[in-house]
Amino acid sequence: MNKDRIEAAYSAAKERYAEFGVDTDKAIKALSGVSLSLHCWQGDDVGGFEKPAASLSGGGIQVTGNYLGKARTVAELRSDLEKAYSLIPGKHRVNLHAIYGEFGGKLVDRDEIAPEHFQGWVDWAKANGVGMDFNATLFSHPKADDGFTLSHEDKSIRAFWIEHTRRAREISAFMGRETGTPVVHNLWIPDGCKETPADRRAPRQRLKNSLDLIYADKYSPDYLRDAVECKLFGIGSESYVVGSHEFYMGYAMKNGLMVCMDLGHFHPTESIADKISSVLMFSDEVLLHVSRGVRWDSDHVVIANDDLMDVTREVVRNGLDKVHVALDYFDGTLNRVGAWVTGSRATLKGILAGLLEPSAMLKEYEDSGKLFERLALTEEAKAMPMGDVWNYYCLQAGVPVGADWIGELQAYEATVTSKRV
Ligand code: RNT
Ligand code: ZN
Repeated sequence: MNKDRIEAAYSAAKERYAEFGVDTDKAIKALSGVSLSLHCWQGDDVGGFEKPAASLSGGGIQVTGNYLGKARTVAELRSDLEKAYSLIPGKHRVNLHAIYGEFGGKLVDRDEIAPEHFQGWVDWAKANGVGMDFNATLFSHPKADDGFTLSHEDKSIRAFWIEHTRRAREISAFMGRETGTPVVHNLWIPDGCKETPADRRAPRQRLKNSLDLIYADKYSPDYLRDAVECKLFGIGSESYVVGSHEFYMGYAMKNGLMVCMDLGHFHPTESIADKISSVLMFSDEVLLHVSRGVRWDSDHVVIANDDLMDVTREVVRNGLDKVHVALDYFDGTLNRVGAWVTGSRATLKGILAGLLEPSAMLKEYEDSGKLFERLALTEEAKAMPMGDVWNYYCLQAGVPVGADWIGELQAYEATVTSKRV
């Protein structure tokens, strides 16, 4: 795209937004400070590096597709991430799962992982100026095969997963100390039942006891922030999920943790946009897993649909500094780096839409009971030239403008990912 035309379009857009009391330069500045947490697991279909050619199993989640070129090694995954970062405006983080360590060709079981297995990632993150986030991995493992982990009735299995999660938090704190930015450790477990259980309480009691042991280890919030992720249902846990919304909401509020809300983890018509201001009433921060469920928690690539826009608008209204925005989806049917970039750019566009909202005017209408005016302005705002502001931001940030990045990824596919056979 032509630079002069982008700049000219931007100055016209700037004037139009100014009529609504919106400062586009300020919006761009705020957007440039937003750091998304990019989920490493989109790069290899949640396989990880515990074993060669590992693949996602159990856990109530599923990846479909076998498009060519998935990352098979740490080096390939890093190269793909670097490509993705180069096509997304701004500075973004990396979100790792515990199965993505560098285990030196040995089988290191989950209760043996240690900071040393993530030293390579820390070095890479530092070299690239990238912040880190982390997740214990309580799936794709024989000890999770029957669908229970931290709430398992077998004490030794619980002990195994408690040890794993304690180590995952220790590794997180190590990463936070090394990189100088706090790591968000998120805990999601698959525990639940396909059929209606006779006892819903006992597994929840056991999960609570396990969590008490895990979070008894204290770390500085400068290094580590803890989140717990609820879910309504999964594949094989359609009738009961131990870690439900109420369970984790209660646990988090009582124990000073933050909740993680995933866009795919509630009833399909339930919006998490409405939940953000409620949760932040009782918590200083919240973690979002930006995903896209299609009929179920299918983890489709994020696009700028109404669900996303509603959420990002609330993120802006509630304060960008209070919401950690992480991506969570996995699609193996198309170019995986393209999936990262599409979802990241869509999320940033959603945040930009929130920043460009004529919020002062809307609030004024609302406060004075001018309800038709509020509705009409909301509608007119949808036809404002946000794309011109977005393009200008991309230009300034030194990343491809508009659809230009598609060609760059085609070239990367031709020279790099398609050669992975
Ligand atoms: C699963 C949760 C969880 C995972 C990742 C891989 O339903 O959303 O966040 O997607 O941890
Ligand atoms: Zn999630």
